[in-house]
Amino acid sequence: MPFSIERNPTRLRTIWISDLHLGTKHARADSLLSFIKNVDSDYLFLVGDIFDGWALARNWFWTQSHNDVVQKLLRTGRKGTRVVYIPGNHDEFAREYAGLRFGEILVERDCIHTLADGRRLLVLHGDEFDGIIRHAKWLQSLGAIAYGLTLGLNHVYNKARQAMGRPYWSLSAYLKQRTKKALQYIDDFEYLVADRARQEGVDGVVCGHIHKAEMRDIEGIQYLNTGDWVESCTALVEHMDGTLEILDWTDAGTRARFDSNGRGADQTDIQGDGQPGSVPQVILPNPVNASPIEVN
Ligand SMILES: [Mn+2]
Repeated sequence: MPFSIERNPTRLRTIWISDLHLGTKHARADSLLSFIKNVDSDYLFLVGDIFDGWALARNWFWTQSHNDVVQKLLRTGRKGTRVVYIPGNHDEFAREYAGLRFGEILVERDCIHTLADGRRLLVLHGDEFDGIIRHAKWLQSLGAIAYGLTLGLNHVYNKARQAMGRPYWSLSAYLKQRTKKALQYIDDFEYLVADRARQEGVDGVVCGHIHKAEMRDIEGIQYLNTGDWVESCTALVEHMDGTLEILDWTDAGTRARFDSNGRGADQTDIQGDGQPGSVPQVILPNPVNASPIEVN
């Protein structure tokens, strides 16, 4: 839906972001910083794969901008935004802290968020469905493709094959054949996630994991995927009236909408102290819960 000028563009009720993959060189940390400095919300959900523990275990990639993102997220919590961190499979080390609070950040396996209009959304990362999807391993191929690992690979590979006297082999044809399976995976994933929400008796579900932002109805369940900050720069947001929207921060028009300070959305002050609006006082729930907790 088109943006309404009546809305305060910088103040959102809720922000969901996931799949930042901090700790890898693929993380779009600068764009992310620009985003979190220019938006403000009552609730912030970090929906998994915020850190990439797998990558950090292999080779350490951590820059000042990665640091800045973490500092800014911690500060967001201190300034009164209710921050909930739901670890994913890449940062599953944090799952053992579910139910605990670090500073002002609550860690949970999943939770339920109630929108301003009363609809209830289950929030989870989504990797728990990989085990029951046949083509789950092709997700990694999808990631590999997107990360540009196949750039030039076909050429190099076929040079090598040529040198060994082997015939030409088309990588693109191979990938095209596999893409059908990748699309089937996404379809299966979305259906299973929606089904989980149905079992939970809620109106919709917010997840991440497959790096594909989406907002659609699946047999009466609102399926919402935040996307990622690796291949794209997307966030799911809730406006003050409960309206949901996917923001694409690579879009100049989107950035301009949230640039309340007239400084250009990419040039806000590094300390992030210039944010408008007062901060609501929030009371965190008792974190000890077996089933998804209600965060509001
Ligand atoms: Mn994941």
